[in-house]
Amino acid sequence: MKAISLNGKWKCKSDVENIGIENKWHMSENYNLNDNNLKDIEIPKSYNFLKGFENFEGIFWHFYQFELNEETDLNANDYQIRFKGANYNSKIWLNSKFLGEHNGGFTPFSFIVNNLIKERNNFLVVRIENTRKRDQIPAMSFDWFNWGGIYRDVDLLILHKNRLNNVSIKTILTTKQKSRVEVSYNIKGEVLLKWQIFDSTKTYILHEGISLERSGKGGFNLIINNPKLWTPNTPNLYYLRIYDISQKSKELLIFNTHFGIRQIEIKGINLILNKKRIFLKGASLHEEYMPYGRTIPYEKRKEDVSNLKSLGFNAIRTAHYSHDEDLIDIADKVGILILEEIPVYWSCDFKNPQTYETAANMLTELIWRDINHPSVIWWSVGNEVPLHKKTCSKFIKSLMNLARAIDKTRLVTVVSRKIIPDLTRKSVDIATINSYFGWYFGHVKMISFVLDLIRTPVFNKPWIYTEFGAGAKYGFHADWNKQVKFSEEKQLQVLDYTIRTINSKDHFAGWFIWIYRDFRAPKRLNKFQQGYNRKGIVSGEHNEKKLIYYRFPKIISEKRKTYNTKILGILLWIIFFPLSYLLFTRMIDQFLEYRVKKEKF
Ligand code: GCB
Repeated sequence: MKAISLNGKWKCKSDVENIGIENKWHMSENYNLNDNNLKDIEIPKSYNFLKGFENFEGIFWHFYQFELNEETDLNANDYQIRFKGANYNSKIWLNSKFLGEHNGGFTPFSFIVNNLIKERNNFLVVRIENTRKRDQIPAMSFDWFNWGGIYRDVDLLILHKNRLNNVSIKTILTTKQKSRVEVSYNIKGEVLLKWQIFDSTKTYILHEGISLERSGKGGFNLIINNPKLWTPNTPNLYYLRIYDISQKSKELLIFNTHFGIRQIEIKGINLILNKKRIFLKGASLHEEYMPYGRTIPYEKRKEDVSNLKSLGFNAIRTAHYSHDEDLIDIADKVGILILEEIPVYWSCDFKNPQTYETAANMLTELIWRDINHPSVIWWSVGNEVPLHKKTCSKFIKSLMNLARAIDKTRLVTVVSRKIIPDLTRKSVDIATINSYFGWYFGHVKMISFVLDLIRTPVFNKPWIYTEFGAGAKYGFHADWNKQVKFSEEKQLQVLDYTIRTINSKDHFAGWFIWIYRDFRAPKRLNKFQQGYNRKGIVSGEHNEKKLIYYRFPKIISEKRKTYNTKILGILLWIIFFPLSYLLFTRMIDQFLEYRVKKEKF
């Protein structure tokens, strides 16, 4: 495979009245470089960086002229244009012909362009719309900035006609000293395959072989003795290369990737990595780093991961959608676990089959993108959706089944805000809870009891506290004892107390602070927020470290002495559950929801 970058100097213009399709802006004869509305844009970049469009949500057209500068060989190659991510609906034309469209801002998509690509004067047109719609994922309301446009790389891929799709490398630890490696793939065309596995030096061949299948589905298995396991502390990598040797004269490298030998499992209330209990100490992260927006340089992403590691964190939750694959690549190499999710968030049109199809497609695209990354340990199919409702829980359970059908080697779950009525908790591999005690409601000291209470109906699996936190405006200080909202002191108190409490609960297998960095949240407009969600431990504008940042290495594994109120929790559950599951608990939940809504923005 060869990749020719289509990043660089593009032109673009807005289409506020939605007249572009009618006026055939995709036709090369209608493209006029003297058009005053055309603007320069350096792709990948969101159009929200253009002057006058800082808060724009709507339609933007992008135009790119390029030369292939080499002869096309349609007998040997397929030509494919690939977008790594563009938000939200993309419609694409090449040389005035429609290629297709894609929904969703955070996963890659591509089109074969064999019959359209020319050696010279190619004209690529992309119409992108990020208007909010009820049937989209996410839908109308979400707590982040709706960056629009082409903010990830665009490439022209020249692929061998005979190649592999959906390559998956599973590693199973039969014992601590032995790993079975199962490789499977779909063959496109006809091949004769030779494969090689290299150790971390990339030069020493550990195993090699020839695969018998020449078309259709194929694969091979092998045993690696005394494997160097992948863990966040020892991110050991192996390399797989697969060649097509069917043409005697040359070997074609048709697949090349790194992978890690590691196994993630649940055993009772424990989360197990490579047969040892692991406790997740994590931070959520939005894909935003000013002044880059979502187009974050590799080195900056690496800096974030290294900072988190140096504070003692061992996991990142890529809230609330998949980030660029660069982050996952860094996580594999530097050593940090990744929890991935799709943006099925708050209120979506759960009854609509079209919405389900979009979500299912996103999940499939994400899993196949990241299936061979050792750092990724879970697929979450949504966040804070109304899991007490049947239509929603059905939607979520179907997505979880889909994830399991593609990948049986990772944990599958949904992130829940429901303290009590959640119709999916029995179906998740690992139970989750988001709750902001000490911030949106209640007192931080209620956490211990609530954590014991929620355990009663879900006592046989581990829990992760997936979100908690408090806002703080960098530089705003107040009296420790007064617990002043948005002060760095209050944030420190909430996080410190919560972390030490969760650390003391056996049924918890980890926690994730909300959030590493402040991020743009346009509806948050009070004098401390000023368009940002301020729950970061570093600021959004300049990465300034807040008080809590310095506290981290100390509290990250510290336990607070808590009373075990498990028995009280069980008793309360027995008394209340039969009487009031339908009425009372739902009322509490509605009330909490109402408060969250009221205080959120
Ligand atoms: C949540 C959401 C997250 C918000 C956060 C907050 O529960 O999952 O997207 O940004 O709360 O800060 O309110």
